[in-house]
Parts: sequence; structure tokens; C-alpha cells
Amino acid sequence: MTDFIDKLRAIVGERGLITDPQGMHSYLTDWRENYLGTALAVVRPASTEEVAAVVKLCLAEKVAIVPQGGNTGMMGGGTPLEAGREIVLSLGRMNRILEVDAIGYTMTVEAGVVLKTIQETAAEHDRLFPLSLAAEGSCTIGGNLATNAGGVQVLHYGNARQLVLGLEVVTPQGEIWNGLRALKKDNTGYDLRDLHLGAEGTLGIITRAVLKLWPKPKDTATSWIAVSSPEAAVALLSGAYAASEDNVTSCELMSRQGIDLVLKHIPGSTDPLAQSHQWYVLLEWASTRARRAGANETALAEKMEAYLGEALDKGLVLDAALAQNEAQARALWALRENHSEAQKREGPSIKHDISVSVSKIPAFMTEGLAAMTKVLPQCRPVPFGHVGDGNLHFNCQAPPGWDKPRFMAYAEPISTAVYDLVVRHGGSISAEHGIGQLKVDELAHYRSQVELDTMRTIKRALDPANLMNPGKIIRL
Ligand code: FAD
Ligand code: 2HG
Ligand code: ZN
Repeated sequence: MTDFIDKLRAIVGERGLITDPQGMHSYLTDWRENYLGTALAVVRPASTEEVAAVVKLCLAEKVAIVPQGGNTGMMGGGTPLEAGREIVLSLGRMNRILEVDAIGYTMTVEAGVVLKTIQETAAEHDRLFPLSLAAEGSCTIGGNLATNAGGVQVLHYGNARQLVLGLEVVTPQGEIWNGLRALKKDNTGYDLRDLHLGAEGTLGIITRAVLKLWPKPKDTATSWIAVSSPEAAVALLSGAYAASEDNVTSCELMSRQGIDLVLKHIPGSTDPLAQSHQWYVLLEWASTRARRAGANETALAEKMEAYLGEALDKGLVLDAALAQNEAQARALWALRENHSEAQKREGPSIKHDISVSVSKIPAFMTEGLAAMTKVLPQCRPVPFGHVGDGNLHFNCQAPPGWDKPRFMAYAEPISTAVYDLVVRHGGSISAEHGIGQLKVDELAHYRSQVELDTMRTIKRALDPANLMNPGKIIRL
């Protein structure tokens, strides 16, 4: 093996190689600390050519590769396997913005650029890159594309798949596929780009991307709204599309349980409303039309206030707080975005990133909560998520004082009850986080034979040696 390490060093240099256990540790465990893997080395190439050379070497030496970006994934996709003869290939050093074409509304970047840097660069050019999620300060665009990430603005702009025009990918053979085309139209056979989006590094390594940009909003309205039920939340959203003149950019649902965890664990958090309620919606509208000069309130805020007033009269809304400035809007968003962190600090949890059609959310919520507590009456459901996409994080916190092994004994029956229900409602067992290593068995169980066979055929054709992130998504 020292021979292999020396060959890696010859490609990426001393700066691009980590082999000591302490240095490697953070690359070998996932954000949720569910997995701890082993690896021969962490390799950090500085260019596409170095990535290609590393892949060629690994192919010759039959060493598997686990691509990794910011390591914020929720499914253990970026963590090497426990007994694996693998390397972690981190894209972290490939973090250059290569071009901003403000006229053509595109940006070309390396895969290791942190999402927040992309958002900020777009804003400097009066443009918007709309992918937005709580991990944006550390996740990378390569990881976002490889997981087809969703986030909080999908209902208006689409998920990561809809935000990208072209890719550069290093194939499992170590070839460089240059698909970095900034084209809106390109009907030239099979869509190779789409194959890599959501493939979680099992078909190749994304090294560069051409991203789409949008005009930067000039007017935003944000409200924190107490509603009586998920049904009221869905009705409120349904009417908001027309009331906002199609400017709804986010609609997030939360329950009191989640808010209580955020208030308990995240310093500086405060409840925006005087009274406690069971369900909350965070609603945001954004428009590229600038606010009127001299007006106290922005045009959108006026419209949102009027809409919420009507909804209050109809009983859809129980109470609401409209952000008066950016700082207040950020504080409201922090209550939503800190749910994952607060759940982590509270202790063990079982997570279900699921989707059903938006109109089925109320029925799913009622039946799902009953299904979860039927398996473990003391469990503490923490449902929240992107209700506008029909995507719930249908999570469950361990009963107070329970340690992880005790709680995890219930993971399979709880998850089976939830996923069976999802499938009965025509939904998906993974809406935005992917499959990784956590849901390999579930995918095999819930997807049809024809879908699984097609996925296996694609994987075997592109990666016959099975060296690209083996054991993730699908077992061969
Ligand atoms: P990693 O975790 O490093 O990798 C994820 C997967 O992609 C792995 O399978 C890895 O092998 C592969 N991969 C990484 N880079 C490449 C590459 N260049 N080429 C090929 N394969 C690659 N997700 C959402 O969809 N919506 C959310 O709202 C959301 N919120 C989150 C909030 C928090 C607090 C956290 C911790 C995570 C959240 N996530 C969310 C999950 C996560 O999917 C995203 O954070 C992000 O897309 C992962 O990017 P990453 O760079 O960290 O990827
Ligand atoms: C979010 O929407 C993320 O905040 C994380 O997708 C969800 O922690 C979770 O379950
Ligand atoms: Zn989410």
C-alpha cells in the first residue's frame, strides 16, 4: 500500500494527501454521526486533470473512490464503508469561480465551491442563484448536484437539476467528459448530464458545472404564520400563488415540537408570536419589481398583509408576524433552518425525507403521526419541511433520556410504517436527500424490478469495475 500512497502523492503532492488518522477523521464520519468509515487516504486534488489521474490509478489498483464535497449529506453517501478498500476524494480544493456571464445569466464553477460563495458571487452581479438550504455555508455545488438537492425555494425555481446547464465529469475510466455547455436547448441523444445529477457519485465525479442564474429579487415579504392545521397551511399556500401574482418563493411548515427544540437549543432564538400554537408556516414572496420610492411598506408586504388579513377572517390563519426588515426576516428563517441542528443537540432521531403530492399532505400528516406513535407511543414526532413541494421531514425524536441503541431498535418498524404509508399515498421515500447508504434496502424494497434492473444496467455499463462509491444507492 505504501506504493499506492506514493503514486497518489506523485499526482496530488503533499498538500493534496491526508493519511494520518487524526487528519482523516472528519472525512470518515457524516454530519449526523451515524457512520464511521475507514479509508486508505483522503485525496484532495487541485484540478480536473489530477482527479482523472487519481481515478486512473485507482482503476489500475482496484481501489474504490468515495467522492466528497462539504460532507453535509444526510444519507451517509459521502462516508466510506467500514471495511472498504477505499479512498475519499475530496473536491474541497477545487473551489474557483471560473466565469460569471451576467448577460447570459450563467456562472461556471469548480465542483468544490461552497454554495454560499456562489450565492454571494451571483448577488455581486445583481443576479440570483436560487439554491438555498441550511447547510449552504459548508455544502459544495458538486455535492448539491450529486444529490440533486432541494432546499427552501424549490417551489419557485426547481431543485438542483433545474438549476444547471452543463457539467464536466471524470468518468469511472478516468476520462474527462466535457459537457460544460451553456445551452438551454440541446437535444443530442441521451442526456448524460441528467444521469450524473442525483447519482451521488456512483457514476463519476462532477468536477465543473455551468449554473443558471436569475434576476435578483428587489422586493421580499416574509411572514411567520400560526395556522390551525396542515390543511389550513396547504389552503393558505394555494391561495397565495394568485394573491402574490405568482411570487411565492418559499412555504415551509413547522410544528410546535420543532419550534420548542429550536428555542431550547439555539441561543438567541425567540418565539415571534405571543401565544403558542401547534402549526406554523413560514411564507416568503419575492419579486424583481423594486419597491416604490418613499413608501413605508414594500408593495409585496402590503399585498401579503392584505392576504393574511383575509385568511385570518376565514379562520385559515390564527396569528401572524410580518418581518419589518431584513434582520427580522433572517430571525424568522433561523427558526426554520435550525431545526436539524436543534434535533441533533436534543439527541437521537429517526429521519424520513418523504414527498407526497401537496394536496395529500394533510391526510398523510394525520395518518403518519398515528402510524409513528402506534409503533412507539413515547416517541416525539418532529414533522417539518417544504410543504410547497409536498416534501416533509417526517422526523421522530427519541423519548427523553433514551440513548441511541435503545431508540434505534425501533428505527425499522417506525420507518416501515412511514414508508408504507408514503407509498400508499403515491409518494416517494426520498424527496431531496438521496439514498446514500442509509436507504439502500428501502430503495430495493419500494422501487419496481424494472426500475432497479435499469439502474443496475446503467451502473454496470458505466462503472463495470464498481469502483465509484460502491454500496451506495444500489447493490449490484
Ligand atoms: P457531500 O455530503 O460531501 O456528498 C453528498 C453525496 O454526493 C455523496 O454521495 C458524495 O459521494 C457525492 N458527491 C459529493 N461531491 C461530489 C462530486 N463532486 N461528484 C460526484 N459526487 C459527489 N439537502 C436538501 O436537499 N435540502 C435541504 O434543505 C437540506 N438542508 C440541509 C441542512 C443541514 C443542516 C444539513 C447538514 C444538510 C442539509 N441537506 C439538505 C443535505 C445535503 O444533501 C446538502 O447539504 C448538500 O446537497 C450536500 O452537499 P455536500 O457538498 O455536503 O455533499
Ligand atoms: C431541511 O430542510 C433539511 O432543513 C434537513 O433538508 C432536514 O434534518 C432534516 O431532517
Ligand atoms: Zn429539506
